[in-house]
Parts: sequence; structure tokens; C-alpha cells
Amino acid sequence: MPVHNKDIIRVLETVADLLDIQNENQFRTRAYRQAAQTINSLPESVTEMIDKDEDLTRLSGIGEDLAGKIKTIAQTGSLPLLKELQEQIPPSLKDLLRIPGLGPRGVKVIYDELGVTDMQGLKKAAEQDFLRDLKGFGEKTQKTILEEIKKNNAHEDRMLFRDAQDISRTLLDYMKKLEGVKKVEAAGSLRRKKETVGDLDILLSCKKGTDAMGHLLDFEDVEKVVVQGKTKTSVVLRSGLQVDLRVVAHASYGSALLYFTGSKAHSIKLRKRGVKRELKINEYGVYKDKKKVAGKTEHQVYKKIGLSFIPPELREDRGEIEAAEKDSLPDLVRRRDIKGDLHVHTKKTDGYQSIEEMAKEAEKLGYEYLAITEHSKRVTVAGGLDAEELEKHIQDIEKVNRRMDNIEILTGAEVDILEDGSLDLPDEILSRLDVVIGSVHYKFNLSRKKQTRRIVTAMENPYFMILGHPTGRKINQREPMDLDLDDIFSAAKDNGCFLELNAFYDRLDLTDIACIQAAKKKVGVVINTDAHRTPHMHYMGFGVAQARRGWLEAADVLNTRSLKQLRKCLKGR
Ligand code: DGT
Ligand code: CA
Ligand code: CA
Ligand code: ZN
Repeated sequence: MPVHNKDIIRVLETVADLLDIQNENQFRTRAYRQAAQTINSLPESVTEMIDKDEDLTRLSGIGEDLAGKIKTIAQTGSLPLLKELQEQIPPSLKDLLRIPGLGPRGVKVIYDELGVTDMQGLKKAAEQDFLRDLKGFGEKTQKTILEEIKKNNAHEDRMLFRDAQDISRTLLDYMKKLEGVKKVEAAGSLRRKKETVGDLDILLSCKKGTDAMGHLLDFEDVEKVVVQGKTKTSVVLRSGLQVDLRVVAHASYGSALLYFTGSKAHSIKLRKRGVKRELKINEYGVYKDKKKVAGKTEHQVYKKIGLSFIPPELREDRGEIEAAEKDSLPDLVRRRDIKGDLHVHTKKTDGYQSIEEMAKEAEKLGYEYLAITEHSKRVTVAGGLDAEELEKHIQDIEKVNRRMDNIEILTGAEVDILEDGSLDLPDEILSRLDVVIGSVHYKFNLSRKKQTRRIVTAMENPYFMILGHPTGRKINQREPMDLDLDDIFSAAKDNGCFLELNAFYDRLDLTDIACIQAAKKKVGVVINTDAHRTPHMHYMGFGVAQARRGWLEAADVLNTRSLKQLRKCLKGR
């Protein structure tokens, strides 16, 4: 079984987690995490690189030792070091690291003192008041931990869209190789481009006698078979993702695709609409009395019930059926409408590449402009810039800009919003920038009132233009800040500020619903990647997908504007 990049990442991260709990030297654990990150943003397969005898040490942050270990993982699926660690400490301890505020040291104490090895044990210990007496704990910590465990249990840990899409692509390519397969594609939440995916729903049509189910069972990644049937087979892949494969007749393909794309709420409403017209709609087709009147394509089915085609991203029963009836569906923003990225970092702070490298990548992406937006000084871990350093960086950006003919490199900063709502850099320097993003990077847990006040105050600064990653959530990892989004929208509107839809696949704040609200309030959205490396700049599509789910048209999105219009919009501040 070939080992995928994700498998390698999982091993490296587990090693880092377990070393952390053992209280190993921080530099050592950081090296493993860094290597995992590097591999995560690689466009190619490490196993293939090794097969081609490529030198892994040319990757950033990977030296001889790690290169050797990665090779071992790629060849054996694991690492002797990991096995050793797993014998020393229960591997389930690493799950406890997900509880904010506990940290590796806390996990170690709980294990040593109470023998707690997993989340359930931790919950019990907290409920029975065992935590508060431990060194470094206390009543308040115990209470917070209990709350965090409950929050954590609430996450179903659905897979991120990006990961599910990668897996789906590999699987679809594999299924297409089977002779006799006519059509195969992903339906369900993946097709609707939901930010997380519960399971994969694959639809396939093929010539008679084609053994599609057998072919799926032969897929190298299959770990377990859940159901095996003639029309439906369900398997679980090594990643834990379940795949439901359905084989449907060619003549019913459109109806099946519509049905299994969902959402359930959308389908139910369509069916009801059918009933009113004395049409029966199911996954096989549309029937008038017993006669099939549509089913080959989705378009046909929609047409039969008097609707224009509804893009999958909108199929959530949020008014799309009513809009389709009036032929007033939005003309959703497309990836190719995007003319630039207004939030990227370079190695000047916590990015990994130079201004020039980022600019060249933007050029490759066909952009008209790119804003370099470094962190401000408050973010010390990222090496944030003070006014003087930013001044020099502005000159560096301008220098690169003069050398590049096909793209405009805009000067910018991602300035920290301090606890009192003031900005981490003086107005004087902010006034010199083309793009000013303000973001919250600490104190995520203020009360709703205080947090909202903090951000509204920041937006009142005359140089503030864009609110970066507005809620600060990380999907499956960090809850959004408690905010009155309505007040934030109003403040954005009043002050002519834009809200960022952060395209990074584990951020994606704004949510789809927040996008709908923003558009309703006529607040401009900007889709940015927040790239720290050139490959991250290619994540723009995830942001566009979310924007489409949020009903946004090109006109609602700032960075669909030409450079000239963009400058006008930002100047309007
Ligand atoms: P997920 O997997 O939780 O991310 O979400 P979906 O939307 O992919 O849901 P899933 O996998 O349970 O089912 C796939 C599609 O199949 C769903 O979007 C609509 C359709 N479907 C499933 N169960 C039902 C049902 O009971 N009634 C109707 N009308 N459709 C259903
Ligand atoms: Ca699904
Ligand atoms: Ca399913
Ligand atoms: Zn940033």
C-alpha cells in the first residue's frame, strides 16, 4: 500500500505530540511539526519523490535526519521512534492536547498523577473534582477544562472539504480507469462544497457487466467494508472517511445525481413541488402517472418543475427554489473573476518566501495585483514589524514592484487589533499603505460585548480597511470568537470597511450564512488566502466556493475589481 502525504503528516504530528508530552526539547518537536507543515503544502507525493530519488533535504526545514525518517515512513507506513513512544505513553493522550489551556505539561501531570489516558478519563476526573487539587490547576482551570471537553465532544470532527476533495479526486481517477465506466462523480456535501464533509457519496453509471463494486473494494485505501450490495456499497478508507458508492442506470443519472447531491431539505422541497404538479420525483426519475418524463440530466428535472438550474452550492433550502422559480438566482462569483489577493505574508515575518517569489506566483495565477501584508509588532512569535521596520519593508515592496511589469504589488500590513480596539501601529505609517488589514490574534475569549466593541472601535480608525479572519475560528480546532456579527456588519458599512472571507481551508470565516448576511447588509467582502507560502495562494478556490455558498456575486467581492476600481474603493475609506 503506497503511503500518502497525509499518512506521513499524521506520523510526524503524532511523534511531535508525544514528544511534547514527554517534555522533550522544544526545538526537536518543532522540527517535526515544521516538516509536517512543509509536506502539507507540497503539491507532489513524497512517495513518488522518493521513488524518483529526489533529495528531500531540499525542502524547507528538512535536514538529513528528518529526510531519513520520512523515507522510513514512506516505505513502512510508520517509524520505530513512534512505536517506541507509543510503548512509553498511551497514544490517546495526544487527543487531550486539543483541550485549550491544558498543554503538554498539563497532560503529563494528569497522566502521572491520576493515570488519565483519554478524553473520557479526563472528563470523569474533572467531574469528580480530581483536577482542582493538582499542582498548577485549581477550581477555575478544572471548570474551563470541563467546558472545553464538552465543546470538543460537540465537534463531530467532520473532514475538511479540502482533504475530502483530495481523497475524492484520487478515488474518482481510480474508478475512471475501470473499463466500462461511463460516468462517475461525487455528489453529497462535497459537490455542494460544504466546508466540512461527513462522508463521500459517489455516483457511477457503467456498461452492463462492469464490476464497479469489485473495483472499489480493490482500491488500495479501503480499510473496511460496511455494506456490500449490487447498487450500493459502503467502505471506510484508511483516513476514516466513509464512501458510499451507488451504481445507477444511465437514464436515471440526473435524477440520482440530484437526489444524492441533496441537501435533504432541498430535495424534499423539490418533491413537494412535484406533487403539486402531479409529478412524482425520486432518485430514478420524474414520473407523470407511471410514465417517466425526465431523469437523464438534472437540468431536465428542474425544467419539468418549472425551475432554472440551481448550482449545487445553493441547494440548502435557503430560498434558492423560490429564486429559481422567478429566474432570479444570483450570478455567483467564479474563481476566474478574482483579480488579486490582498493578504499574504513573506519571510519578513512568519511567511516562508520573499516578496518577489510571492509576486511571481501571483503573476502565474494571472492576478492584476497582490498586497503584501506583514504582521505588526504585537505578534512577537511571528516577528511582527514595528513602524520603522515596516517603513523599510514598504521600500522593499516598492522596489520589487518597479521591477515587475505585469503585476502591481501593493503595500500593506496586517495590523493587530489590541484589546482596547486600538491598532498596533501608528496612524502615520498606516496612512502610507495601500491596504490595511486589522486582525485579532489574541484574547479570543473576551465577552461578546467587549469583543464586539473592540472590533468596532478598530474599524472606526480612519485607516482601517479590511477585517482579517473576522471570527478567528479554526474548523475542528478553535471556536469562533463570541461576536455580535450584526454590529460588526453595521460598523463595516458605516466606516466603509470590508470583511475578509479567509480562503484558508480550515478558516473560511466568514461562513456561508455570514456571507448571505453581509450581502444583505451591502457590506463588501474580500476573499484572501492569508498565504504564508506560495502554494497557499492556490487556496483561493476554497474561499470562492464558500462565497458561492453564501450567494455572493462578483460585484459583492472587492477583489474582483480591476486595480483602478480597487484603488477607488479603498480610497473611499
Ligand atoms: P454529509 O455527508 O453529512 O456531509 O452531508 P450530505 O449532504 O452528503 O448527506 P448524506 O451523505 O447523508 O446524504 C447524501 C445525500 O443523499 C443528501 O444530501 C441527500 C440524500 N439523502 C440522504 N438521505 C436522504 C433522505 O432521507 N431523504 C432525502 N430526500 N434525501 C436523502
Ligand atoms: Ca455525504
Ligand atoms: Ca452518504
Ligand atoms: Zn495573516
